[in-house]
Amino acid sequence: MNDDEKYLFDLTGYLVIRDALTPEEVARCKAGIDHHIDQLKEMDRSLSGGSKALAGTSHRKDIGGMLAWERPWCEPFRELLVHPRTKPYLDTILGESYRLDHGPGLIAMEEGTEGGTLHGGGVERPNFSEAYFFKYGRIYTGLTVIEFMLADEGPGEGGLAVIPGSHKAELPCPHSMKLYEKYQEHVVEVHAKAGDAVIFTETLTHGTLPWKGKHQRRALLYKFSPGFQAYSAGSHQISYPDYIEDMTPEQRAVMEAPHIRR
Ligand SMILES: O=C(O)CCC(=O)C(=O)O
Repeated sequence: MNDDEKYLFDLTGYLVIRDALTPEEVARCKAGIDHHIDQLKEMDRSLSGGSKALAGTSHRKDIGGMLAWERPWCEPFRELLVHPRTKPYLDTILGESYRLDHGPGLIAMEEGTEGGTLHGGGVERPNFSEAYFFKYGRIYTGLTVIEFMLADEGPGEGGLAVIPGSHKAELPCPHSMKLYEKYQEHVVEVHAKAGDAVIFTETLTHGTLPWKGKHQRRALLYKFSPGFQAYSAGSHQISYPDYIEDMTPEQRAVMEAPHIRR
């Protein structure tokens, strides 16, 4: 993560890492999803919060559990835990020995699928697990998202949207803005190609614009935390899942419960 990228991430709360994945890596992820396509389910509830600007004709579809899929289907998803193109960013803003907090999960949207209200923001969730601050010459973030794009998200198509700089906001986001009904000029529709990765702090106010693309939207979300910290109960909630035993030492380290690493 170079100095320009650190400046831009600190300024805006997000960064697009271009060509983070090769076309082959994208294809392997898509093949795994296609192989498990019967598990891709439309949500049974709306995420649009009653907003007219976010309304659509269907709900988004989700699928998860990729890390536990049988080989070879789990492999490309496990590789993204410690990927050479994204790990340096996580090491820099979360500290080395970051951990997977929850996910991965795929968001799929067809043309006409509704959007989701803007959420996040330090004031709305004043909880240290989602903190963002700069101290001792470095960025500190809590829960941090890497969204790997498996399909293009072009201008006017909708999908991921953010309010740049909102991770530092000291006042709550107006309700009408969260519904995307007012102040749309301050909401940025993020444009990315398949293979790009968008990294953002969960403290950044973000959401989903209705999908207008002709093709199916496919965005794969991983949520990471500093190694000593947790937002969700994570995969260790009940017992240590068997599939973790089968991972490489580097992958297993990312799956560990929160603790101070020495
Ligand atoms: O649609 C997106 O990319 C953002 C999704 C999101 O904000 C969420 O799942 O919490």
